[in-house]
Amino acid sequence: MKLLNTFLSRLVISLVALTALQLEAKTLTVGFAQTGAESAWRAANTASMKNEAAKRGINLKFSDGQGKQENQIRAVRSFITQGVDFIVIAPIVETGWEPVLREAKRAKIPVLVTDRTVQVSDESLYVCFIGSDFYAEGKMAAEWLAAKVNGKGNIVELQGTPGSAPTNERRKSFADGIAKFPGLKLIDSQSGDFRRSGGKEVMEAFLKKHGKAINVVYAHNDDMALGAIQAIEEAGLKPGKDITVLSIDGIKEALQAVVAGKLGCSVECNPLFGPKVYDTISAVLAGKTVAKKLFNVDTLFDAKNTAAIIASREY
Ligand code: GYE
Repeated sequence: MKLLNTFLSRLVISLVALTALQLEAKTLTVGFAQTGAESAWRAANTASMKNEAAKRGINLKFSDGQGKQENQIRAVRSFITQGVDFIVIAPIVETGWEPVLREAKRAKIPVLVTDRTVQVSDESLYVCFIGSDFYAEGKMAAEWLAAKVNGKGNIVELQGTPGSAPTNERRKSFADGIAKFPGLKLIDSQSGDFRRSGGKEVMEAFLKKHGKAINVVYAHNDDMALGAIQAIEEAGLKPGKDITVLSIDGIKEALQAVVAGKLGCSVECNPLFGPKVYDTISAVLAGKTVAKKLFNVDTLFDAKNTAAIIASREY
């Protein structure tokens, strides 16, 4: 009997120890609702999130929203049903998130917003935001342009996805920036949806409509700028000479265009969030307090500083 008791108590102890070990080694499951695959920036962002998760042994449930908020909302609901440990959202547009964020809160699943911001009346609906300062980017672009063209020129603008935070902010800050220069005039503005094809099509239409009156193209991202450059060349004009083109993101192909003299500048917007996002998630799960808003430090690339760094560019 004594022997059996000892055996049983040892068994219980081992089982407890095993469960503790299992708990400790429990894989972290993160659900990530990505916007889609609209640009090279986005591809780099997705790769960073996936590669870093794999490196850390995190079980990442990845959902491609294909450019539609309703798909993203559906993905978040499914993450809630699956009981993931953390939800990460790169919100396509700024508004319309409150109901699903409330559902996550009710299910006690923390949400991290990355890349693009959300507009909510209750900031406690998400833990924190990690991304770039879009307002600062547009401002940098405007200041660079004013210096480059001596405060004079007719500008056409290629906007990103309507209703998205980068479109709203890059638009506003650029307008604020050029407002100080009465010679800089925004003569047209349309969305190319952050896509290369969109940038090309809209630029073709702008060239038909305004012809040689266009001096400057301000694109909300590099892909649209590269599309516009193609349209300009196909119209028999020289980007960088006949028309100054500037954009935001700092992808390698855009930096190559800067070195080639076709793109005036690209304001960096670093997409490699993976490490920061998972570090923050671990900190939150360990009960630490994290900053509500974490911004990347981004720089501007133009003819002066691009050639030196292009070889080491990661995206
Ligand atoms: O500039 C663009 C992408 O949200 C910052 O989305 C991001 C933007 C980026 O498709 O290329």
